[in-house]
Amino acid sequence: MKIGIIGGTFDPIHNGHLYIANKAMEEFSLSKVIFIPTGVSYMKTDVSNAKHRYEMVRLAIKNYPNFEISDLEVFRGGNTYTCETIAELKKTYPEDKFYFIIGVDTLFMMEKWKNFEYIFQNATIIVADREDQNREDKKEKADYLKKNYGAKIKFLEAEKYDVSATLLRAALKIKSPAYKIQAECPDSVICYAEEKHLYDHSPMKENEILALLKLDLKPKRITHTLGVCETADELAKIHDVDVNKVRIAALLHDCAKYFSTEDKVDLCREYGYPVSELELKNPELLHAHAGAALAKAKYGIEDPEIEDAIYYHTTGKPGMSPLTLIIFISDYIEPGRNHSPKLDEFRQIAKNDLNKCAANILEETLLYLDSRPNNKIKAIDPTTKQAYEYYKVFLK
Ligand code: DGI
Ligand code: FE
Ligand code: FE
Repeated sequence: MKIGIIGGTFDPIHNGHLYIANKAMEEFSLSKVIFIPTGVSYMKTDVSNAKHRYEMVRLAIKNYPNFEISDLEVFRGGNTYTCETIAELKKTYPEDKFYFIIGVDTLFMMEKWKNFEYIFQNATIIVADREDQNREDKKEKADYLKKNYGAKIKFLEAEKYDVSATLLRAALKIKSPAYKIQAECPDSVICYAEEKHLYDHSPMKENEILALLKLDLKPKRITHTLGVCETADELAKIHDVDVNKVRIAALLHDCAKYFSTEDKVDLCREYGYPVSELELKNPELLHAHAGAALAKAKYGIEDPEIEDAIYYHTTGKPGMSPLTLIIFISDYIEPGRNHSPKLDEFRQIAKNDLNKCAANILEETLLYLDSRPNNKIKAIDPTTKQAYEYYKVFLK
């Protein structure tokens, strides 16, 4: 028999895994594929309990006659090593051939695995080649492993079927049917995850926030957001501010940027934020307040300091906290910005004196707003003005 083996954290298992297993089975005439959820992973922290991941795989493959599940790794104490798993499987299937299904990334990591030569000697490697992982050097790497260790490596074109477990987890955390998780994950798995509250109580991680943001923001806005994150991170370290909080605030500061005016107003009202006439006439201003609301509503942010930083990132305000100052400043000076000849000077000032930097930014913003056509002059938000009045003493 030719037996496929697919290992993984499966947190959760999704249609991408099932698709790859099926495709490998067809392409290489495998008799069956064994799914092996990892136990304690030494590579990843913070994964769901092995018992639940095992159960989700079991549910997902229930209707596939050629798919099996193995608890070899789940219930093995300590770290999970593939070489040991294969040695175990050889005892059960002494006459059979193994096909170990991996992703492109894993191909580049295998040389660091325990007893990897043993794996190469005892299994053919099937590399599921995903569109988004088009690493130029993969064929070279495969040739190198073949030559040096006698590895048998085959590529499996897995087309564009690309499910992101990160995005799935994030979508499950916000319970958002809008993200078509049904199309990417078997119903039984979604039901199980919801029933056991596997994802809804854990705070969202940076990569999960980013995965969700990419659905709402244009690529240029994502680049800007990452620039703000990088700058804010650097300033937080210099000025001794909580880096994690700063990064979350930076990631989310423009999260509502492309919402319609109506949706922004709704979000503000829902969270009791006042909406002024001036904001209704200049709905662009609303994205900061709506963003603060969305951070709570969708991303589960409960920290009032992060909320404050997002809320005031466009106008600033008198007496900003260091966190709010850093987001306000980073938004203006991140590396992708080039709207003012003074930016390099501001970038230097930010490292030494946040108050002085904010003063300069506010001064320039007011000048810029003032230079807009006449009918827009009135649009200066009173908070921007108050912030300037407060910070202008730092200009000296
Ligand atoms: O969202 P970003 O583009 O990253 O940056 P932002 O949130 O600082 O928004 C920038 C825009 O906000 C910019 O076009 C100037 C405008 N702005 C800042 N303060 C005021 C303002 N617009 C009005 N109408 N009134 C203000 O007081
Ligand atoms: Fe903004
Ligand atoms: Fe911004």
